[in-house]
Amino acid sequence: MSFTLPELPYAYDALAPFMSRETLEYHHDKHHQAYVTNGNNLLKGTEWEGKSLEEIVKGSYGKNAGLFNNAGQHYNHIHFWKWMKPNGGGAIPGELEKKIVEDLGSVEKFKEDFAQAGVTQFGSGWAWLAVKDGKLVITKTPNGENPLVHGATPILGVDVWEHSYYIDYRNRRPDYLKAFVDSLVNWEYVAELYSKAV
Ligand code: MN3
Repeated sequence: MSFTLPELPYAYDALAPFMSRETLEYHHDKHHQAYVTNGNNLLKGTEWEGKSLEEIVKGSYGKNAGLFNNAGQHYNHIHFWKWMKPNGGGAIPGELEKKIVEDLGSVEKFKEDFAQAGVTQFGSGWAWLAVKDGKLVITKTPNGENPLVHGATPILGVDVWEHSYYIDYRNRRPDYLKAFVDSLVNWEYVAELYSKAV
């Protein structure tokens, strides 16, 4: 199986003003496409050819840095597009909300801690809400890494590489993270991944 670039699940201007058409054109058409192209080239002739994307990500971690970086970023971005929607944010589906309160204190505390994970990720990377051993955890990872390689299942992630926010927010990463949590998150998709992970 080779990597292919998925279509955005909404129009390029659908997330404005929180994420602009220009950001999505660059981020999806150029950056994600590059991970797909480079990943396919690096996959050729390796033991992971023909494996699923998750198997490639987990298998190449610590063994083939070039392939891992591109496969990890391909996985992360496939979900990242779906972790957002027009008129996002808002109410969290009941089961998931209950679990957030149980494991992370409260919805407000979750939002603060998740944004803080993104703010404090030094340099490029991601902040995550993941399921580990049946519990929700907030984590952060550098570059293309994700919770899959740490024995957890990611159910929400936010890209804090500058290419994700610099056009719209310049250096104001905290403002981007606040907009993501308050106005972009597609909670139905997060809840769907949560129900599969537990
Ligand atoms: Mn990105």
